[in-house]
Amino acid sequence: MRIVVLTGAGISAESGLPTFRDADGLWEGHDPMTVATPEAYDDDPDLVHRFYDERRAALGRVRPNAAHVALARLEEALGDDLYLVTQNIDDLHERGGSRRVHHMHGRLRAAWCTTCDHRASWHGPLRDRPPCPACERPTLRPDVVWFGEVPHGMDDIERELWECDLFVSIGTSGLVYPAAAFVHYAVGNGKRTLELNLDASGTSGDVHESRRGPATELVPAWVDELLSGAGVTS
Ligand code: BJW
Repeated sequence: MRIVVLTGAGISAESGLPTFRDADGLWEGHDPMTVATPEAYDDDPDLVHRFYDERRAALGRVRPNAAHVALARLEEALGDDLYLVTQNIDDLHERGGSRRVHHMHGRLRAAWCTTCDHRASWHGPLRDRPPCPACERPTLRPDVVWFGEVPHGMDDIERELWECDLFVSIGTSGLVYPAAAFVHYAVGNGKRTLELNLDASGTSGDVHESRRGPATELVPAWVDELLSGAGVTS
C-alpha cells in the first residue's frame, strides 16, 4: 500500500512549537500571516527576519515527539511506499528519524539569496544581513514559501497523490492552499483519506475518516494499527 502523509503545525505543537491559527499562535502581537508574505518582507524586513530568527533559534530548544518518531517507524517499514510531505519548516521529522521529507513550504534552517539564487544551510540569525556564501551580497532571506509564492515540488506531490492508495493529513487546519486541496485531489481520484487532528479542520468534512485527539497519541496508534495489518477503518 502506498501512502501519502501530509503534516502541518499541529504535529509539532506538543514539541513546543506554536501553530499558526490556534489560540496561542500569535507572535509578539503580530498575526504570523502578516509576516509570511513577500510584501511584508519588502515593507519591514527587520520584523520578518526577527520572526524567523526567533523561530530558528527555538528549534534548538525543542525535540521531536512521539508522532514524528512514529512516522519515521512507518518509513522504516514501508520504504518508498511512504511519501511524507510537510508544510512545516521545522526539522523535527528529520530529527525524529525520517530520512525522506518533502518540505513544500521550505526550511527554517536554510537561507536563499535573492541576488544569485544560491541556497545554503543556515543555523544562525539573518537579521544582521550576513553575506551570501556564494556572491557575498547581504541579500539572504529565509528559504521559506510565503503567500503568493509557489510551494516546492508540486509536480512530485501531484504524482505521489495520483499513485497512492491512502492519503493521511495530520495536524493541519486545511485552510492554506494548495495543501488544503490535496484531500480533494485524492478523493476525486478514488483514494482513501484519513485525517488525524486535535479539532475539526477545514477539510474534516471531506475525508473518509476523521480522528480527533493529540498527534502524540493518534499517530503512534494509527501506525501501530497499520503495521499490525488492521489497516484503516471506515
Ligand atoms: C493539533 C495539535 C495536536 C494543534 N495534535 N493536531 C485557492 C483558494 C484560496 C486561496 C488560494 C488558493 N490557492 C492559493 C491561494 C492563496 C494562498 C492561500 O492558501 N491563502 C489562504 C489564506 C486562503 N496560498 C498561497 O499563496 C500558496 N501559493 C500558491 O498557491 O501558489 C500558487 C501555485 C500553487 C501550486 C502550483 C502552482 C502555483 C503559498 C502558501 C504558503 C504558506 N506559507 C506559510 C508560511 C511558511 C513559512 C512559515 O512557517 O512561516 O505556511 S503560512 C502557514 O500556514 C505556514 C503553514 O505551513 C501553513 C499551514 O498551516 P497549518 O500547518 O495548517 O497550521 P495551522 O495553525 O493553521 O493549523 C494547526 C492545526 O493543528 C489545527 O487544525 C489544529 O487543530 C491542529 N493541532 N495542536 C494534532 N497536538
